[in-house]
Parts: sequence; structure tokens; C-alpha cells
Amino acid sequence: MADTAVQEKKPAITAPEAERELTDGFHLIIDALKLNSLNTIYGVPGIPITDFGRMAQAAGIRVISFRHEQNAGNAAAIAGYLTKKPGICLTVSAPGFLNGLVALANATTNCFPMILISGSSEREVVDLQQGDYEEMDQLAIAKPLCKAAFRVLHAADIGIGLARAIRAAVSGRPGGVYLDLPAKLFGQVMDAEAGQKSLVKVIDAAPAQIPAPAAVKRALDVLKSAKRPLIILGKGAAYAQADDLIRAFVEKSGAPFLPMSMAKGLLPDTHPQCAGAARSTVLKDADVVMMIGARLNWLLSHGKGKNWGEPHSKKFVQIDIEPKEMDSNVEIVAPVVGDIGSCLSALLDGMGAKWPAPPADWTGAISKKREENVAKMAPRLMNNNVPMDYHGALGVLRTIVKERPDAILVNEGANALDLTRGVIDMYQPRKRLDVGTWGVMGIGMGYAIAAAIETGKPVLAIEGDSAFGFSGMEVETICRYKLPVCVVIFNNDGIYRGTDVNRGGGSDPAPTVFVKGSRYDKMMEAFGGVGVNATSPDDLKRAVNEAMDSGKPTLINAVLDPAAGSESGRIGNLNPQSALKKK
Ligand SMILES: Cc1ncc(C[n+]2csc(CCOP(=O)(O)OP(=O)(O)O)c2C)c(N)n1
Ligand SMILES: [Mg+2]
Repeated sequence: MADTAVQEKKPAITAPEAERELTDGFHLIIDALKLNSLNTIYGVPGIPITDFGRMAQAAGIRVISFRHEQNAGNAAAIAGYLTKKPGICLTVSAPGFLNGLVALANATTNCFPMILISGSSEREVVDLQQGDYEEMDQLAIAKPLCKAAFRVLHAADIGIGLARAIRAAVSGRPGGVYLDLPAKLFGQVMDAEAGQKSLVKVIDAAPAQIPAPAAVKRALDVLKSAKRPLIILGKGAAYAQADDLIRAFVEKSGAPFLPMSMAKGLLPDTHPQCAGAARSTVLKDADVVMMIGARLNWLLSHGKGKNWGEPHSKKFVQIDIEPKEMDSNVEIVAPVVGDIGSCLSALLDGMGAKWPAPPADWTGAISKKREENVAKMAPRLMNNNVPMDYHGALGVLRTIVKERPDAILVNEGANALDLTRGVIDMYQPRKRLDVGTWGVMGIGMGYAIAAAIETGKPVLAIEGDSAFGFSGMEVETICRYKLPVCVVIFNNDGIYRGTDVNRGGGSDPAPTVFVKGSRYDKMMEAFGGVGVNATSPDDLKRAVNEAMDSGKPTLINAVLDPAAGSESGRIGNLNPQSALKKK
């Protein structure tokens, strides 16, 4: 009876309901992304986000599907760096989420804005640990590894949830944000009009942070007092996209500048004030060092020790958006806190029309040192040895980059990284993407893919054979999306070199050694790309030029002497040593 009563009543109640338009979690997430111009998703499909990916693609979002979430995450992170909008990575629950988490943590360390969106299992089951499909308390795990972490439980909160994630990722010092979307949320239904109203278009997501006038004056006073000034440009300066201001400031100051790895090209490496080829001299002898978007971490020996000359022999000025960065390793006598664009514009204003050039003996000594070092390197870059060494291979690649200054260079490895960074000059901002603050292997293909997608420019990825292995399967992704990516593998048969032997005398190879004579080029051919085995600098030059001209996915196996390369490239000193004598 009761059932009948309900059935009888139902049409009367639900008729107007059915006429009301409905929306759901799937559509609200898509609408929220689009409303905020987040038009590309990097990810890997699976439960519970497979249909979401399809619907996003149907709605005009570009969905780039990877073979492993870490690579998708790295792609999202570097997309964030290149565009100043958070890159979006989409993963499934537990294992997919964890695979993406490495990239999220790396993005946070490098101050790249990204949002890792992961589907998750049912809260009720996860929290009682009852063994749900891919059960994991993802929010709790993500929290310490990123800038902020949020979970959305109700469809009506999707707009606010994404807005919070966007602001957290790009405001202040950028970083990674985690957004947890439980499976149930996607199918949750609500009134379409109310849904649309719940969405948030984020206004001024990264507000300018204007430096205090007193801080600007203090910094200029210190800089003016310098006899031997030095400016260090970090990737924060490159991220800021304040390229004209940075160039104007450096040129007006007349000071030599040193670009950190990913800041290369902010001003061309061939600029007369560039001290890249006289790095040890300027670090040791400068009396005032101004850091712009660069941190005094291990990459700068923490601002102390023998690389920095006499203890307490210099004054540090630092420009950074993060106040806590000041005094992190040494005393900062003139902290300037603000966004790089606002800070440099205030500094330029404060310099006035007659800023004195630094003493000529200082700039002259650096130019001399730089010319000596460049001359020393020149013949090594012209060698035509077979098998190739790093310098012979890099000599030709250096010319190719010079001829194509708008191409993007992705770079990872040990020797393959350090020597490439030292040899290949960059000419434009944000064209060099590499292992960053952590020196992490595995960014290669993810960065290359996102660089091609976000900029439409050709990409040259110079990869150690070990480094490539961390993301190598994504060559299929490169072929699938027909991306203009040319991968050059510096194949020296192993990690650092291919000559190590098993010290126990057994038949296993040494831990740093790979299969001799591997043909990585065949991997690319397997997916319809172009594979080339290059044994001489001439071969290499021909193959790379062809790839960069054609835009066809290409992988060049550059056969290097297995004995070329040294332990850990340029940072062998960081290896702990055994106190026991070698037998
Ligand atoms: C995620 C991660 N795992 C391991 C390492 C340690 N590591 C540093 S460089 C490197 C590979 C170096 O070999 P390769 O890429 O072939 O460069 P090469 O020096 O031989 O040119 C490894 C495994 C790392 N930096 N990051
Ligand atoms: Mg190697």
C-alpha cells in the first residue's frame, strides 16, 4: 500500500523537477577549469577519472594522456613554469596518485605552480580502512609534500575548491597543490543554474607584491657602495616574465651577472656582462652580491665556504617574493621582498639617470678571465673524435641552438647535464629546462612534451642514457601527439661512464653500467618516429638539423666513448667517502 501511495504521488512531485536542468560533478569540474582558462590536462586515465578525461576532451580541453603519472606531473609542472598558470595533472587513486606525487613535490621545491588532481576512493571506507579499491588517505599523504592540499566533497564546492587551489599554486612563491576528488563527487547531481553560480573565476590570482620603498633604497645604497658587484639571476627571475625590466636593470647597473641554470638566456649568455664563463672568479672576488629570484642553497654552496672567498668578505642583497627566504644561509644586509617585476621596476626608478658604472678594473678582470676560459674550451668543442666525447658532440649542438634561439632545450643527466649547461649558450628567456633544485632524473620527456604543447616551438632534449630511462616510454606519447621533439641520447653505456667493473668479480655488471652498444634509436622507430644512430659529430649535426627542420619526432642515439664522463659530473665532491682504505 505504502509503495503504491508513493508511486501515485511521484509524477506530481517530480514533473517540474525533471524539467529543471541538472549538472553534475564531471561537468562542474570541466566548467570550473575552463572558466579559469585551464585548458590542458596532463594525466593517465583509469578509475575514477576515465570518463572525466573523455568529457573534458569533448568539451574542448586538451587532454594529453601519458604512460606514467610522474611524467604527466612533470609536464604539468613545467607548463606552470612556462605559463604562470597552474599546470594540471590528473591521476587515478592510490598508485597513480603516488606516481604523480614525486612531480608535485619536485614542482613545490622548484616553485613551479601545478595542481595535482587525483580521484580517490570512498571516504567512509578509506577512513575505516576497510580495504576499498585503491584505498589511501591521499589528502594526508600529499599535505607535507606540497604548498596546500584540499578535498572537495560536494559538487556545490567544486568552484571554490578549484579557486583555492589556483590561488595557492600561483600566489606568493608558486608551488604544487593537491586537489582530492573522491569518486562519488563526479556523479553528484545538482541544479545546473545553481551549479553555474557556484563556479568562481579567480581574479588577480597572483597579486603584485610591491616592495617597501625603504627596502629598495637600502638595496640600492649597498649596490652603489660596491667595488666588485655581482648579480645572480635565478629561475624565479625567469618565471616572473619581467624580462625587459631585468635586462634594463642589469645593463643600467653595469655589474657582471651570473645566470643560474634555468635563468640562462634571460640575458643572452653572450652578453658582455655575462660572467658565466668566469663563475669561480666572480663568486670568490665579488664584494656585493645581489640575488634576483635565486636562493642560496646547495647550488650556490649556501653562500659560504671556499667557493665564496674569504669568510664574511661580502654583502648579500636578495630580491625574493618569500620573506622567509632571507637569512636562510647567510646574513642578507638588504632584503627586498616582493614580486620580481615590482621590485625591479622600483629599483630602476630609484637608480635615477646617473648610476655609476662599477670600477673598470673589476669588469675588465672578469672579461679577461671569461675570454681565457672561452678560448681554452674552443678547440675541445671542435674535435671530431670517434667515438665522440661530450665536447665534440656539444660543439655541434651548441651551433644548432645558436642558429635556433627560440627552440627549447631540455637537459638531464650527470655529465650530460653539467657539460651541456656549461657549453651551450642560451639566447632567450625560459628556453632551458632542466633538473632544477633537486637534480632529479626523470623530468626529460615530461618537460619536452609540455614545452612543445605549451609553446609550439621545437624542443631539443639532451639526455644522459641513464636519465632518459626514467621517462623513456613517453617517446610513444611524443609520437602519438606528433610533437616536434628531438631527443639526443648521450650514450656512454651507463651512469657517469660505462667502464666500471664488478668489484666482487661475479658475472653481474657493475651497478653503474648498462648494456653495451644499446640502440635507443630503435625505441623511437617502434612508434613510427625517426631513429638515428650517430657515431660522429658530423652525423649528429646532420640528424639534429633534419629533426629540427622537419619537426618529426626523432631520437638520436649519440654513441659516446664509454670512458667519457666523470663520477657524478661536476658534483662528485658531494659523494660521501668511505674512511676504510680501499683493498
Ligand atoms: C630520481 C633520481 N634518481 C637517481 C639519481 C642519481 N643520479 C644522478 S645523475 C644519474 C644518471 C647519470 O647518468 P647519465 O644520465 O647517463 O649521465 P652521464 O653522466 O652518463 O652523461 C643518476 C642515476 C637522481 N639524481 N635522481
Ligand atoms: Mg650515461
